[in-house]
Amino acid sequence: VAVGQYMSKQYRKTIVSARDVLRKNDRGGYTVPTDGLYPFQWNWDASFTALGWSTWKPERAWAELHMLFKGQWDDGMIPSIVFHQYDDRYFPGPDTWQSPKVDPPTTGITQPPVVASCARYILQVSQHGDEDVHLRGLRNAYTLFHPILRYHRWFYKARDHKKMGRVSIHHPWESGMDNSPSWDEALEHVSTDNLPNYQRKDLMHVDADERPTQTQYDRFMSLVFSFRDVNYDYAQCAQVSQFQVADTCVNALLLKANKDLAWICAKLISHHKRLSLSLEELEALKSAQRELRELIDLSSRGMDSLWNDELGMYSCYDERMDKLINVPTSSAFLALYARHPDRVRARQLADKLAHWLDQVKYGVPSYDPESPMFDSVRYWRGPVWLVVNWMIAEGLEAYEFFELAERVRRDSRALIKEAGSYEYFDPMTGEGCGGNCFSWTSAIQLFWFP
Ligand code: 9YW
Repeated sequence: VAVGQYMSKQYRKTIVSARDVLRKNDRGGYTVPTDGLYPFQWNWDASFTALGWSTWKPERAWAELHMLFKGQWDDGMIPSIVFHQYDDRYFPGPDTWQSPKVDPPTTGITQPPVVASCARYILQVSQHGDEDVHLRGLRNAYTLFHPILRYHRWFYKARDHKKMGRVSIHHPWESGMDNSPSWDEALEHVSTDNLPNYQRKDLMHVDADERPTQTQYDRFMSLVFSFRDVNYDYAQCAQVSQFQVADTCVNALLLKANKDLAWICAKLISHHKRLSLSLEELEALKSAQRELRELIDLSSRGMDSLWNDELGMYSCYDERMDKLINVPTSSAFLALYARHPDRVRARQLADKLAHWLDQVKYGVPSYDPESPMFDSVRYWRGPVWLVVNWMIAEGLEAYEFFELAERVRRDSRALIKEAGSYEYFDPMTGEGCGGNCFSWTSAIQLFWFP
């Protein structure tokens, strides 16, 4: 597909180079986040990356999601990484995880569930294309529908320990925000006493200043080994995990994902004739629609319990200590993306965000820039991440905070234009950090700035 003839030459160039990033990271049906540093398929990266592909190759977008589901476990979980091909440049790889899923091998933990939402956006875009593309979109969405629902059910079955609609993560990696300051205190309770020797590989690719510290990494690995010891059985993991935190990001994204899956479900029901669904298949969709409504209510209650009055925003919750974690991170704003808060809380969040933006050159910083521990280059302890920006801006628009949404969009565009397609960015200088030619950054660029 040719890049739009009405675009400026300069703009055409940026679109072409964003497409090139995805092409370069394409490994035949799935996309690696970046060559070298992350040589496999990651769960939430794949979902965002599919959005990028959908802007000019809808079939390739759906293929990305189908490849991700090759990693689905019998219990419904979609793991954080699917190791489609062996590559020894990353640690911990399949030999370390030794998870029961072997073909293809995967990790034994999950990541934020955005796949339903991305599938919804891809299907939504295809409604405006030609009939064929839309019908193929519906077929793809139908193939994925029940596996996605099984994934969502897994969260409530395996992770809603208190049965209150608030699901927990058992490892910081499951939040996708590995070294967020939200985990500092909870991680202190993770023992490293029996930690076997291991060798990190991330520092071969990027600067140590930008990465999680050794102490954090030791705790990350201790958790992995504790799950491996019980063969990743979800019931036993709930017993042995020394880290159990309800993450704002995961809970907000799960709520939004349930809403988006319900949207997909309604489309499938309305097009059941075109899809030639049997009566039984149609009934299964109708019953799923009812179930999704319940899950939406359940997760909405869970989100309510994450409101932190002291901070005036949502925050994470330490399930083992039974208390809210008083750490202000940008994941609080994802509640807007989930369309969850009422007008009063939405306004409080918007005011907070506006204040944060006043402290930095480019938003949205991942951590309160006025905190003494704010670190503008260290991964999830300050830097800007474009996928998060996109979700926040989406949420701001839904609540009619158009000026703020525009500011986030303008900053995001400027970051890519000035620094390039980096993994993340320094909010103070705009400098690109981490890996370059990064899939999810280019994908969001393609999807967000057409
Ligand atoms: C890791 C791939 C992943 C992202 C995570 C990010 C980082 C490192 O890179 O994780 O070893 O998994 O924190 O959100 O999915 O881009």
